[in-house]
Order: sequence, then C-alpha cells, then structure tokens
Amino acid sequence: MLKLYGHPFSSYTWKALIALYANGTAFEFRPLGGVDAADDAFVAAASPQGKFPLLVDGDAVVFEATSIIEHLHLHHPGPAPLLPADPAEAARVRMIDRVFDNYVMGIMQESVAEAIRLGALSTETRADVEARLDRSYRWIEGWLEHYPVSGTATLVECAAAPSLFYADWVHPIPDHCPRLKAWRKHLLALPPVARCVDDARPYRAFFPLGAPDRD
Ligand SMILES: N[C@@H](CCC(=O)N[C@@H](CS)C(=O)NCC(=O)O)C(=O)O
Repeated sequence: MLKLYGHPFSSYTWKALIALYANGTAFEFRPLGGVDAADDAFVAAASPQGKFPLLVDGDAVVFEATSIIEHLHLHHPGPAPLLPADPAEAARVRMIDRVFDNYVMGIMQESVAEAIRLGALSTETRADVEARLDRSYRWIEGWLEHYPVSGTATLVECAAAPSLFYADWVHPIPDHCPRLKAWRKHLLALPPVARCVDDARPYRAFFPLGAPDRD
C-alpha cells in the first residue's frame, strides 16, 4: 500500500493528493504535525529540508510533489493520465508545472513565510509579492488562450489548483485576467480538488495572512 505523508492544509500535499484522487489510486494518508512523532521524524530526515509531501512505495521514498506525480504516472497509472504520452508534449507540461511552482506558489509562499517569521507582512514585501504575482497572472492569462480547459487532472492541473487557490488569497486575481479567474473556479470544482479544499476547511484559521470568507 502506498503511503503519502503530508498535511491536509498544505498546498504541495494537495498537489500529490489531486493526482492520487484523480486516478482512484489506493493509498494510506499519514498526517503530519504531531499526530505521530515517528512519522514527523521520518519525513524530517527523508529529504534535504524535510519537506512534505513524501510518498513511500515499497522501498522507494519519493519527495518533491512533481516527482511524486512522475512516480505515480510511471508505476501506478490510472484512468486519468498525469502526463501526455508524447515526449515533446510532456516536456511542455513539465515546463508549465515549473511556472506554477516557481512563479505562483513560490511567490505566494514568500509572503506566508514572512508573516510567520515576523508576525505580519511588511508593506514592501506585500507590494513586491503583488507585483510579481500580477506579472505571473498576466502571463498565465495569455497562455490560457490556447490551453484546453479539461475535466481531468494532469500535472498542470495538479500544480495549478493549489497554487492558484492560495495565491488568490494572498493577492486576488484581477478582473483583467478573466480567463484565469474562470479557470481557478473550474479547477476548484474538479472533484479531486474539491475534496482537498473541503478536507482543509478545519485548518483555515491557521492561514498566517488570514483566510478570506470564500471558496
Ligand atoms: N519543493 C517542494 C516544496 C514542498 C513544501 O514547501 N512543503 C511545505 C508544505 S506545503 C513544507 O514542507 N513545509 C514545512 C517545512 O518547510 O518544514 C515540493 O514540491 O514538494
């Protein structure tokens, strides 16, 4: 039985969970954060910075959400292909995965990290994060013009849904990005994503910047 270690409110844990749920893959969820000290210690030592999610599949210990999805695609394929069969198309999907991790999730997390570290977000950091998210939003808005909105979850949707969910809390997608606004709504309605959103509701009070009363 696969084991996924993570936390229900963790954006990167969602990324792996969406892939598992989309394919109906059987797994055991091991929640971190004080439920089982041995699990916390195991994850802390398993990767360079002890981050989660972490997947254990027999002898294989896989960290990095993207790598977990690659592992599932190779070893536990299901009805919803996580990557295209064509290598050139798959390379483009991997590039877009990097866009959401590096230029949406990563920027969003900077503001969360500062709020945790200092207890609040400085005016300078807020302005900087908002400007960079705006720039990413505008680029994604253009990219969406040619991206087919689909009802399945590939690596793109696995990466996009959690990053856009939380980035929009930090800096709402502006009205001049209507495709992106509509796509976020569509992503949150996908059953594997909606399940993550619902399972995380009890933890919203812990969002360091304050969770908005929506979604
Ligand atoms: N690059 C990693 C990032 C994972 C990550 O940042 N995980 C966060 C939770 S969303 C975490 O482990 N936070 C706890 C920590 O940094 O100690 C991935 O793609 O899986």
